[in-house]
Amino acid sequence: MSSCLDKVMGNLGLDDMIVAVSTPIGEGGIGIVRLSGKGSLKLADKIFLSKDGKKPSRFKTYTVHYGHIIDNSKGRGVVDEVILTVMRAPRSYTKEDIIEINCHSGIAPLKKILDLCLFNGARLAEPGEFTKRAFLNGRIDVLQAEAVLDIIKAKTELSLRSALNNLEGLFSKKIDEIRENLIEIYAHMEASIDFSEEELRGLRKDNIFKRLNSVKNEIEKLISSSNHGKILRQGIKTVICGSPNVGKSSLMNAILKESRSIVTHIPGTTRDTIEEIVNIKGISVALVDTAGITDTDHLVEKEGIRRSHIYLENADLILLVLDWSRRLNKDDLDIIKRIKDNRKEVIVVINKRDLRKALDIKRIRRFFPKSPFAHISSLKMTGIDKLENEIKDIVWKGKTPGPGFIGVSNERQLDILRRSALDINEAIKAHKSRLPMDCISAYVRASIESLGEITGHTITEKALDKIFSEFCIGK
Ligand SMILES: Nc1nc2c(ncn2[C@@H]2O[C@H](COP(=O)(O)OP(=O)(O)OP(=O)(O)O)[C@@H](O)[C@H]2O)c(=O)[nH]1
Ligand SMILES: [Mg+2]
Repeated sequence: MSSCLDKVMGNLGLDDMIVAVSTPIGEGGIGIVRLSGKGSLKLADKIFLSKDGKKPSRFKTYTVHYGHIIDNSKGRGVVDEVILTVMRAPRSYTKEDIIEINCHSGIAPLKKILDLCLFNGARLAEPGEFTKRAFLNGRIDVLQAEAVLDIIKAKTELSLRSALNNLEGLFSKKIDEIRENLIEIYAHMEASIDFSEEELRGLRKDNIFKRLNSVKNEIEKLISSSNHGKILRQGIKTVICGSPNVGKSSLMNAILKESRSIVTHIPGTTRDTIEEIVNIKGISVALVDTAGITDTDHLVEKEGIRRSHIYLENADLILLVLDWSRRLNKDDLDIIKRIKDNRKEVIVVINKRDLRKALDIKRIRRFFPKSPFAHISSLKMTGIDKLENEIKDIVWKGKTPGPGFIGVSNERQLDILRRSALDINEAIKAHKSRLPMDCISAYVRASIESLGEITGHTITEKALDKIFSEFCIGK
């Protein structure tokens, strides 16, 4: 199977030097300018004056040096006091010579040092280009490159752990195993085309299809892990909804443990949606407090309610808040009707449990026979931990991923796995229909090629560009 990688590499010049500011631009303790590629050390010689007078091109790898960045064009003017680190090829992030300059993090010093590097022959790195070079130079595969992005974006310990597993190559190993298994199966199939039945006593046809079935199961297992992967990576959108004054904003504040939303006894207090990211039992949750949904002619309230509806449409999980201390009214019933059949996950939150009961719980259960109910008092802060456990259970569907979780973390990987499984399925179907072996093996070959795209064995330049365009400059 020919690799597209050589072609991709041929198109991408790796001979030039790239530079970028690798830390967020703004005022801070330390900012880092990073240089990679042939000539980085020589470039550093021109702009760095070390305290001991030595030149960076003579520094040992993984050594750190104190000195100044000098602008030679302006009579050796000092630009900043810095610490410079040298990492020589091939043991560096990109497998190329890397220079990292730790300077003071302000817009002026960072920009001046960047300009000096550009003036002395480096070019500005594209988003993710350092990581792209790590891939093109063979240090990591595409899955590991994507894991770098997942680490940067991880918001909970669990999502960080799973991204680290992918960076260590555990997911790549799994994909490689499946792919190698398929290549072997393919080879057997091809052999059975060229040789007679007798010569192929060892290669029983049924055996081949047993193996194909087991590969298909493995891929399907990975596909079913994608939901967990997506949640780990992107978190979930959770919308708190209900009629006015049931305590939605109070619940938002109780979960956030801070007074974020305005709470008053006046119905219609929340006019706009308020969104916060919160870590609930290891899950990154984008929690949205919405305007109470009711029939109103008030222009501002109306707009708030329109937004509540949009958020409801896009929610992964809905927390429907009802008031224990009063009977269901028309507003409650309208909302219940709206969400009970829309196939979204719902937790029914019965708030104000510190007050006297007036709510008909049995009637509500009939509307939501499968949804969990959480009884809370946002005012007294009771039942919140139980509600958070309900959120955790509903999100993971009772199967919380452990620290060893490996699996699909984005749509690209999922799409490829689906394609691959589909081709294997077609191969099995073709076998059952007694189609000739070369027809069947063509499906297996397509599946192998698809799997190669996941790790980057076979990948187009366009696909690579898309992956790395999501990165920030300097990574
Ligand atoms: N007794 C009691 N009162 C509560 C509880 N939760 C909220 N309240 C009160 O109910 C009133 C409304 O609370 P909010 O949190 O503003 O209600 P909301 O659903 O956000 O209201 P809108 O934004 O107007 O739709 C306030 O006076 C709260 O103090 C509770 O658990 N027990
Ligand atoms: Mg409110």
